[in-house]
Amino acid sequence: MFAVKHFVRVNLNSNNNSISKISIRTINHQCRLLIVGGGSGGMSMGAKFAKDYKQDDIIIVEPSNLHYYQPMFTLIGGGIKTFDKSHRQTKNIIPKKVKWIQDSVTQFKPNDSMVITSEGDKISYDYMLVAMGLVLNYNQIKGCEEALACAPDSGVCSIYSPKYVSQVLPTLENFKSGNALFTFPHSPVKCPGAPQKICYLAEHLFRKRNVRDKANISYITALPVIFGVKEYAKSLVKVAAKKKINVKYSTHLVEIFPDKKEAVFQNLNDKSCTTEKYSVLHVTPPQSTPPELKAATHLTNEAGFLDVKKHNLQHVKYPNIFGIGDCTNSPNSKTVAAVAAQSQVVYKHLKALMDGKVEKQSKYDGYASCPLLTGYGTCILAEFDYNLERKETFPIDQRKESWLMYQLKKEAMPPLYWHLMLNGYWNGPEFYRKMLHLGMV
Ligand code: FAD
Ligand code: UQ1
Repeated sequence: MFAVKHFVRVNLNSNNNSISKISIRTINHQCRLLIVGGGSGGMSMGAKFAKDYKQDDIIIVEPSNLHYYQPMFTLIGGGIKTFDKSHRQTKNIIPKKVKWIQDSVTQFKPNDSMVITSEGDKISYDYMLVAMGLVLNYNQIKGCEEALACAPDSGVCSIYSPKYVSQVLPTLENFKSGNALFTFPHSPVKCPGAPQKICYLAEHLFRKRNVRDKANISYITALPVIFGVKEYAKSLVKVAAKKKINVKYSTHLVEIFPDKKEAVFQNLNDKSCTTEKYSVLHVTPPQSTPPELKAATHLTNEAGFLDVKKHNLQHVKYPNIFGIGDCTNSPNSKTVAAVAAQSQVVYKHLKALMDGKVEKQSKYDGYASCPLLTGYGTCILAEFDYNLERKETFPIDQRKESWLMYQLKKEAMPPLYWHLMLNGYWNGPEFYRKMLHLGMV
């Protein structure tokens, strides 16, 4: 790895004859493995590879000072955890021996095995792992950011962003009577279970606060189903019915009028629009891959996702590029649990390639998991693969609501993430599943 600095000083004569100086910084870096994005996927892969390589052989480019454990956002919304437990300083979790460049990649030049950052740095790599996640496009819903900025008074809240999550509980606690609406957008989303988890927690909170009989609760989803896996969907439809939550399908939020506390929804089948009054409106934002990745059309599919082979996450055109996590087009549910299962497979394939070998055994089967909180103290732990078939870890029927699964999500998952996954030691529950089923699965 080397870094060369060029400082170019440009003198400009402007029309009014004043002279200004602009310094353009160019630093050239070179590394064996470049990881773009230091979220769940980038950090855990950095930790795995750091064990095999020298100081600074691996670079992670990540703009944020803070690293979030996003699955905790749902628990914060329900008042089960506090915001301070959801994040750590990036500098404290960057794997030892990995060089952190605090910047964003703005351009990909895969034919030259190089990227350019927003500061103008050039990073050349032998191999690259793209782990840029999804961005939250609240701005695609008119009036939304304005309403979120005025929470809790506006009644509009969202667990999805660290910027807004702390206002969810106060918003739910403010509720006195009227409509409480929970949305699911017309786009891919990370953790597709989260929009309904917060709905179930809110329903339980309203019961605890003795305002449930004054609440008309609706879960309004752009999807034609409550959940993508049939067997869990059956259970969830029953949960929603038991809780008297109206479920509206194929409908998405398009506009909010914060001053009137009204929301406009569009039916995706007949395109008709309806306006609903709300006291509480929980927004799940439309999501997409980051604009810098979308712009790299030679790397992405039409929807802007990194185009990879679904069983090893190697790029379809550039063999020295791999992807992991939410930004790839592998058709799994976008979760940390999926990232964990992918990490082992990607590590084996990429490491073999870097060593001049070929990995033949390891295959990602699309495993993803979603702990569907159905209230305080209950959870349906969904686990499934590319075929949307159940792939459950525990020798119990996980389609049923369970206190134990709730404890797993609340107590076991955060330390597992911070201590095992971010140190490269958690590859998902496959090993435990085999053990608990006595090798029969
Ligand atoms: P991320 O962790 O989002 O990381 C992407 C990183 O890329 C970010 O740090 C970002 O700053 C960086 N980046 C973006 N653009 C650039 C750029 N141009 N240059 C450099 N870096 C860039 N999963 C579960 O398994 N279980 C759950 O219960 C669960 N609940 C969830 C609840 C909520 C409310 C949310 C929001 C998510 C939940 N998830 C859950 C999903 C999980 O958090 C994501 O699937 C996971 O974080 C994906 O990891 P990633 O590395 O792909 O993306
Ligand atoms: C998981 O592996 C994981 O990643 C660390 C999660 O993200 C927080 C999860 O929510 C779940 C449920 C799993 C799967 C783990 C087990 C033990 C079933």
